[in-house]
Amino acid sequence: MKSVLFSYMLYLCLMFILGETQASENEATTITEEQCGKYFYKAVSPLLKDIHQMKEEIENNNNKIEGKDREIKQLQEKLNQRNDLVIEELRAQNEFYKQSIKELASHVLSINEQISIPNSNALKTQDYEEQLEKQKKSIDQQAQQIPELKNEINICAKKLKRCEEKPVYGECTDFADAPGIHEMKPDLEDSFDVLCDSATAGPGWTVIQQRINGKEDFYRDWATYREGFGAFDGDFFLGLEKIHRLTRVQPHELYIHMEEFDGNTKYRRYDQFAISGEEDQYTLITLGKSNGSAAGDQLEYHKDKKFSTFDRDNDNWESVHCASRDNRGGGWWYGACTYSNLNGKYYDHQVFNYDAIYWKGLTNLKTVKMLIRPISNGK
Ligand SMILES: [Ca+2]
Repeated sequence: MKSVLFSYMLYLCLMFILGETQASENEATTITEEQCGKYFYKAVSPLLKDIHQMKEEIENNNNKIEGKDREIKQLQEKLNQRNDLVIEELRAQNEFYKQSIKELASHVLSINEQISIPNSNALKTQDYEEQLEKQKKSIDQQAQQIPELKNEINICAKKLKRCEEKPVYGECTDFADAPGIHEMKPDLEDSFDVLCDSATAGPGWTVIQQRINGKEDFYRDWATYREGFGAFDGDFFLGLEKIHRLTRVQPHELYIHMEEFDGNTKYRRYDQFAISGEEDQYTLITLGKSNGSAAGDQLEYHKDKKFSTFDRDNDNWESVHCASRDNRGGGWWYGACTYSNLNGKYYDHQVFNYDAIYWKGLTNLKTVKMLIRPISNGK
């Protein structure tokens, strides 16, 4: 019975002590002493000490845990700070890399452009080559023309040399004091010789037709009348083309000297005289007023008439060829047919033939001269 009571009391003490573990140290000591009594104190006291030590250890451990928690918290804060720094650094690096990528892209674009420049240069080079080829062809063509141009230059040089060597004049008025044969150049075409006369009607006349000895046949074709024929010391016709060139460049007058077989001399003077070119059949286009000792104005009728020869019928008589041998003969400005024909057949005696050298009102003529002179120099 005594052991049961002891156990029960011990139990109560232990339960009480255990139920008061949350109480303070003083309160546990007081309860133990009051409720368990001294009897149990010695038995329980070691346990209480152990419990108290354990409690202290627990508190120490808690303190250590709290310290560790603080350390952890501090470490966490440091870690967070470090993370922030790392993130910031990574962001900065990211920006740096972005900027670098932009710069690289720009650099790549520049390189691409530089790469494309050679292609552009290649196109330009092709254009230059084509232009060079064209210029080369043009140069070759011009080179082929060089011999021809050289030839023309030589011809011009020869003409220039001739001009430099010998002065050429336009009219016999330049040789009024020195009549005779002179080279004339009334225009830009070739020069030709003329016979200048200062004895028949005054100074400075150019003889365009002369019949003095009958040694030249005046029954000539168109081409011969155009170019002229005969000799200056005998009978001759200067030529339609030369007469045209002389009377084209400046106004001329005409003087006709005539001699009959009886020795009488007559003249007829016209204050204007000119003929057109071959394209107009050397028409007698200008013939001014006349005066003189010869009977009548027998050339007036032939004004505006075209020149005719035996091989070219330009007269006004359709059914008759005035320049033919069986009619008037010789080249003249025939109408239908004539009041005068100074290029008719030469007879060395007086005849009454229509084909003779004819001036209406006179007999056939022994000698004839047709002379022209610039109006400005003759008056
Ligand atoms: Ca006719």
